[in-house]
Amino acid sequence: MRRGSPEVKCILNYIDGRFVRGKREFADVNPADGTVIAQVSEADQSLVDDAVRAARKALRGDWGRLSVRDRANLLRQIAAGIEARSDCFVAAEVADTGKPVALASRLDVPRAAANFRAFADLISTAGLEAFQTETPDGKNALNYAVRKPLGVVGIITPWNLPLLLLTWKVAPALACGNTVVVKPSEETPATATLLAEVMHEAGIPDGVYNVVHGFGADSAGEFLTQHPDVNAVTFTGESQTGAAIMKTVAASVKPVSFELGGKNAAIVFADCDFEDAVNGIAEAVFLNTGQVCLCAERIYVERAIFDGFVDALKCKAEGLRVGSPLEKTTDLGPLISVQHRDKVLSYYRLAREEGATVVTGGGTPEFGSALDQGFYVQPTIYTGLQESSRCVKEEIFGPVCHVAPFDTEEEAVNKANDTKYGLAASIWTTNLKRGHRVAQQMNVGITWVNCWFLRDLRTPFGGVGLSGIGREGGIHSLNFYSELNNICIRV
Ligand code: NAD
Ligand code: 6OH
Repeated sequence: MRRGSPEVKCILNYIDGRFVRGKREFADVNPADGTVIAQVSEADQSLVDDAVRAARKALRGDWGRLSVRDRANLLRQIAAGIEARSDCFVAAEVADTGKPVALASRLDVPRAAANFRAFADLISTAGLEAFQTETPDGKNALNYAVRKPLGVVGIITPWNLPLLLLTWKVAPALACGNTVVVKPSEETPATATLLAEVMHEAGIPDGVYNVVHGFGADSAGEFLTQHPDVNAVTFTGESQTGAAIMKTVAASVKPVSFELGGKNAAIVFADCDFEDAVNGIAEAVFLNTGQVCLCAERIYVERAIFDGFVDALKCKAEGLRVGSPLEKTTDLGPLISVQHRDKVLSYYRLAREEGATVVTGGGTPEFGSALDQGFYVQPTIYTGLQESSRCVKEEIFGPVCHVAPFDTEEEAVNKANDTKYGLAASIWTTNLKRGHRVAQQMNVGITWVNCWFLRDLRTPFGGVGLSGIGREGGIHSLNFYSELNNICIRV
């Protein structure tokens, strides 16, 4: 790790409307060249306590008395505030993650604003069920439910789409009238902190949005999840971390929503639109350097087009521009950290040991510049692995896939479903009936047909098995982030 500029700034915690320094600091590293871009102030137990106390207090203040219409208007102000500072958010996200500036400008930052607008609209229009009930004495009762906030929500997020995934949870939590304490990934603390400034400018009362920085176990993450005054925990990250958090929250029986890892499959039938499928799969494998939970790492291709498909995908992979995230034409930036690169490279080695044929990649690129200090790997394609091999079973979370042939639809479905994960799948075919039939057999939370990562924020989003618990998105988010009180009136 190299030091960057001598005036490295410090990213602070945000508690009760004030930026607060903790006792210890850790480094925020730019993955593109290994420089330290900031020091981050770590929240200890007492700062996490302060944040939760501030969030609890804010529930009893002006925020708790706001009408739904006023809350929705504030969310729209936040969206506008993000857009007004779009360049700052893009710059911060690019420096923290190493993702290409074009991607952050097209995906991460606009989606953050869209998240707030979507939940402002939804909370303004969402209804709840009502039932007219016949009573035993032949009269009537009316049942209806009202929505109340859960209280203080703890939000823990990963580093791959930091602002997008944070706002995906903060927006519905605030829409439902909760207050939040967020713990962004230690790798990507900047945009959650910048969002605090937007919250303040938008007029969000102090204590409604709090940010604590730090790590997981024995640090801010664990302090937050085990806090007795946190009413619910929503988490996106690795399945193993989800399991650890579940143990921690079990003691106080908090509701949890978990969006976890995946080992997603794509099935490409011979009747697909070939060019469309190659482009779609290349995006599904390599977007964000393969660091999207929805990325496809297992590609099953019908035998009749297998060889041609592998050649075409190889051509796409070799045409990707791997380089500086700041170049507008860069397709692929680095991985998030040196540790994550070690993990991905260990799978590149393992694939060879397990008998893979390396179609392309399998190593690290050389630039002959400062980028050689960055955490880059080559886009990589394997064939020839056994379905039982670790590289086909375990989430790698890099720009890599294994492509295998299949002969029948049933075989493709069985192979795609043969995983402990179950987040997303994509199916590529021009046969509409087959598209529906196969999609409905996928044991996942999200299936795309002839597309990938095409999002409508009203739809249920989540996974089965090791990929998570619960669904967020649209009304599903509102239902997680609120308590329903059913009222039965004898009339
Ligand atoms: P991670 O689980 O290592 O960390 C995520 C967050 O949890 C971080 O903020 C971390 O500090 C915190 N944390 C770690 N241990 C903790 C503990 N014991 N208690 C409380 N907090 C703790 O995940 P990551 O490496 O940052 O992200 C990559 C993973 O996230 C991949 O597995 C990916 O598939 C998954 N992911 C899933 C989705 C989804 O929607 N399903 C979306 C994005 C990423
Ligand atoms: C995982 O890396 C991507 C998750 C995407 C979303 O949660 C979303 O709402 O698009």
